[in-house]
Amino acid sequence: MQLPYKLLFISTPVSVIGTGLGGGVELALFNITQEMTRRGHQVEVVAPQGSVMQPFTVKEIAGELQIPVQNQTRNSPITMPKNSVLANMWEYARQVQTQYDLIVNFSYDWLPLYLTSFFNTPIAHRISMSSWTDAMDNIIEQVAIRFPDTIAVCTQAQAATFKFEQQCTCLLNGVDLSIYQFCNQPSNNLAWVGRISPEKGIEDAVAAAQITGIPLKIFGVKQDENYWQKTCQDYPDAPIEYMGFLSTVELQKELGQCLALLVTPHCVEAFGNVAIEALACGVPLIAYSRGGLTEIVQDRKTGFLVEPDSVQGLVTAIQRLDQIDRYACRQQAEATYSLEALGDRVEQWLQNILNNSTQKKSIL
Ligand code: HBI
Repeated sequence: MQLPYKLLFISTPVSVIGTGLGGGVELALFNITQEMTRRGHQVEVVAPQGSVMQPFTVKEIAGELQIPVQNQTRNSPITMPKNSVLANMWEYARQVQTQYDLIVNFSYDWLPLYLTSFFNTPIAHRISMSSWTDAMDNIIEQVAIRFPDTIAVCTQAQAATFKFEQQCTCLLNGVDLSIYQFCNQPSNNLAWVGRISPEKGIEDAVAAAQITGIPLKIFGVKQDENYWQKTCQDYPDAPIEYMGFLSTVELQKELGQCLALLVTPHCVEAFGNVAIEALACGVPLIAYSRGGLTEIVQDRKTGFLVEPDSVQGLVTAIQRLDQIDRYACRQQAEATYSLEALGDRVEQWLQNILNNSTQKKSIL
């Protein structure tokens, strides 16, 4: 297959791009679009109506959003709303598929996996979450076996939650380092960044702020207002400040001035975009030793891995922050999480899939 590629990227059906509710997927979609475009590939992005991803234009598709899988349990069946935006985006993909070399699915949903064998254009799947329901595990496994190399994950830790771990390509993630400024003179603040939702565990960071007395700045969308209110009530004396959901440019300015980023999820996170954003600013990480974070944090070099769900562990790590060289944090981001490094991994992944499908065609 000759470069450049014609690529069709289909976003997650759980959110409108630009709202922040798309979390890691929004950032990955933007970064991969930017880097693939810079390399001369042609990219079209398809996303739910209202999506904005400047400077790129988005093909907006109407319809009802999908229920996020984290609201479901292991045995939940697959459900679709009427006039599903997921179904509508894939109907659009079906219609235009002949204009593209490859389609990339950025959602964690059953339908695009199921549709893989019905399309003539190969589909690559970027799986953004760990194992969550049996129905999803099952369909991803079928695709992994039948279409080698098409399943990519963020980290080995994420892959290890699936039976088909060995069939996964690991992409990690990346950030545009030119927007994140290294800051070596932090003020006396800790940071927490993320969607405010129970699985993200913000209450543990707030508890650590209350114990240490070091102010905690909180950045992100309040996805679960009741959970946020309860956290504030449970820790009335915690020195916390809610900063809102900021643009990347504003976030990095504030984040860079913090002593450390606390990353305290109760679930196995596939990656940890906020962690690499912090590293890019030279901000050390204090993270639960769980999921993708175990592969991002270099313990005692660019931060500390803490026993999961241990507030005392967070407090101890905060007291040891002077052992971390902020420049080592920025250097880790430059070595592994630049857009160029991400682009090399993504390009290799797509190339493997295209080679496989060209071989398949020549056998037929
Ligand atoms: N749930 N059903 C579904 N589909 C997704 O694409 C999805 C999700 N939950 C969370 C999720 N994606 C995350 O990766 C967020 O970054 C949006």
